Amino acid sequence: MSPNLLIWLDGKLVPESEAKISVFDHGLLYGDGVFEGIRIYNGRVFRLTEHLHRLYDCARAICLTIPLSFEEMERATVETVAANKLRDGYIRLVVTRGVGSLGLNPYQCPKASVFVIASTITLYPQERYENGLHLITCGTRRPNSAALSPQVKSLNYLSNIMAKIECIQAGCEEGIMLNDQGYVAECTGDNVFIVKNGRVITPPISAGALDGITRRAVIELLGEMSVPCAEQNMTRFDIYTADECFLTGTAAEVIAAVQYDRRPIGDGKPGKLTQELIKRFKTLANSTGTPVPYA
Ligand code: PXG
Repeated sequence: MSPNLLIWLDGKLVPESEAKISVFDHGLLYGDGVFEGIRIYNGRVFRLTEHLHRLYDCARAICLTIPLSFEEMERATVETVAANKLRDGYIRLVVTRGVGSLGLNPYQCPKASVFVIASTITLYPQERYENGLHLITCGTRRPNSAALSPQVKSLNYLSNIMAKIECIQAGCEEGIMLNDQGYVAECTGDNVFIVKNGRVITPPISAGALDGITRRAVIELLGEMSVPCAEQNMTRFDIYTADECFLTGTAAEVIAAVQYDRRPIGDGKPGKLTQELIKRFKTLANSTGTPVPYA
């Protein structure tokens, strides 16, 4: 992380040493809030409008009023990137319930807090982008949508973190999270796809997958390539017997998975279609997006 970043906090750009949140913020006390992770490629913010729509929808789903209009949020985001002179990087947008009294009641919090961090992120070592990731099946399941919709990108990521701990303890980088019916939902911070007999399959959103922005971009790319892609319930069997497997996410981008529960996927190397998608995604990411108004 580069030092001395400028952070956008509740309407002002402040040095990171001054970017502080109250211990009475319900985002911290209860995980009450929502967030987005967005990439900057080649001086442009990738799919900013889509990310902001998801942020506002998630806020709405938890009855959280974002104290900025969509356009103000858009401006705050690109201004933060410009202020930090980042041409490639990663933006973390956070809306917390704000400061309130102790006790769950969110109506005791008069105003939501908003902050924007523009920095860099490296999720996996370069070697993994070339050779692929190893996955396990996590024992921790994706939360049931009757408890909290898995569509809400909330500040409550503990089940994903518990699943990530399982992966790391097993010597893997990522893992498959199943839903309460035992179908594949997604990974701890990425969506999952398999390739079988020239067809691509990914779990439907209704299986508990996040409606990933990178997932959408890859589905569009497959359409352009005339490769059939179905959103279909998947089991572990489907991954064990797949020809190829890859993951998508803002931080991860598009990356091959070559081993699952210690078994090789396909021939244990990144597949042809996966490699073509990685190439096409790079081209797309580096040639589209909201331009940043650098000084
Ligand atoms: N599933 C989950 C549970 C996620 O949190 C994705 C899928 C991929 O969605 P996008 O829209 O990014 O294609 C995510 C997003 C991190 C990190 O720090 C994780 C995400 C995004 C940014 C950073 O590990 N996950």
